[in-house]
Amino acid sequence: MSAGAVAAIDLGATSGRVMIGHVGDGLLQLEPIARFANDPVQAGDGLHIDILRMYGAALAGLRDAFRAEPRLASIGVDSWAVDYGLLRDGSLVGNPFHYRDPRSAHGVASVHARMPHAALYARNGLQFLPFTTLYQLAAEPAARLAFADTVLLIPDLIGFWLTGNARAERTNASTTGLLRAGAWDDGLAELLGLPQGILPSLIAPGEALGMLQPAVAAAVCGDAPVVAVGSHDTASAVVAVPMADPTRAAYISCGTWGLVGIELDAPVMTDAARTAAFTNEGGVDGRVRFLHNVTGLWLLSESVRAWEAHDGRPIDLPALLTQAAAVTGPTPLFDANDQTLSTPGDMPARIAVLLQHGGHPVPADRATMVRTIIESIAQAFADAVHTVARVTGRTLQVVHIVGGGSLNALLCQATADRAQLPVSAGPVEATALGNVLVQARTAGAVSGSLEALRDLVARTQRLTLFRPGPS
Ligand code: LFR
Repeated sequence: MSAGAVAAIDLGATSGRVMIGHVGDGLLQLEPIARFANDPVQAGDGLHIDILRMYGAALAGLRDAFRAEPRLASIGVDSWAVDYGLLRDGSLVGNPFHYRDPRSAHGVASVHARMPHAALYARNGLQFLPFTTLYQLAAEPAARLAFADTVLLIPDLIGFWLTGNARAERTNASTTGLLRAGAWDDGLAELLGLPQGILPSLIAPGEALGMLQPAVAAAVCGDAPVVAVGSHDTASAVVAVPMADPTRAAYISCGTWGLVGIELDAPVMTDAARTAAFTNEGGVDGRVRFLHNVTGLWLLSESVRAWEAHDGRPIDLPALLTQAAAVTGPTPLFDANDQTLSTPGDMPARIAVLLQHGGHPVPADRATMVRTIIESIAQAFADAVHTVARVTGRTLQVVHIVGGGSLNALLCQATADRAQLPVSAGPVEATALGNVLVQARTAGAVSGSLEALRDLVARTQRLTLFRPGPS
């Protein structure tokens, strides 16, 4: 089997990247090509994604990728979940919203008036999150929705612009709330008043979406097929979790969010799973990502943003984390999952309110506040790990932390201590690795099950072990 090179477009909450993945026997390497900001824009009617700016930057990155590697075998796109563009006759109907825009609250009320969450859970198996696509769609003005003929989630929208083909990739489609047992839930779509035919046909990771449109190929000075990957970033990240035995391992895909869960062969849609707020999202190769969304490093990044705005200059986060690690004495905790923390704004002030409500002192300095944030996230992680073990009856022996959070030693150690389980940290680029691995398998550069792909990750990527200390 010969080594191959593929390109990953990976759009994250704070930045997007284009990377080349070199994959083969014993080879798994990422070559960063381009990095660009993902800055949501507050404009008139709400908080929006700057989708055209990101698409333009992704195209420029692809051009650089073809310059570095003219024989790319394929291109794959992933991003965060739930957000979408509405189209009519191939053109966007308005600029896509950002899921942190509060408008979806109206959608929640209107959907639950027609079907309460427990009934929805029995169909789609999703944890209640107010920004799930179906609530966002229900918050759309009726006329705009009626005018649209297609809805495309963000990676599908990028794929459509690249190839001209409008499809819905399965893992990300599972985050819309409109998928039932692997097919679009037409009954629910009708109940919610979605125009008929607005949901595109599904495509599975590994299937070809199509070749670049001629104008795109000319713009990027290269040509290659676009291949569907786990286009939900978390689905791609889970592909690259180096679990030796998925029946005994939990994972935390930790970036802006901390997605804490396990991999299953079939969904668990019991009352216990629903009340524990566990979700059944679609994984690559038909696996199920049984997980809970914990508000992750968003709490830290949003605090840093507030402090930088206050000071009028950048904060040295690594230095602040070192100071936070040196803080001694008991740390007050707050509920990292509290809904009041999910929207943009003054995070330290909102955390202070939660601490005061809990009868705790408010940290007097930033280092102590950072320590409180990290320990509170770690506690929420540990709680979710114990809950998933309880709900599924599994005995877990290790927790894998992948993504940006795997570089945060304070968080990894605190999670190990609070969960009383060893934490294996890494790879940091799990999402991009999962993206390239699925493409490489389609291209024939690697073969086998997810286990074989994970074994390649374990053999090639840097992993750090954190042993649990006193809790
Ligand atoms: C992580 C993620 C989560 C999803 C949230 C919103 O980047 O994709 O899985 O719940 O973002 O889309």
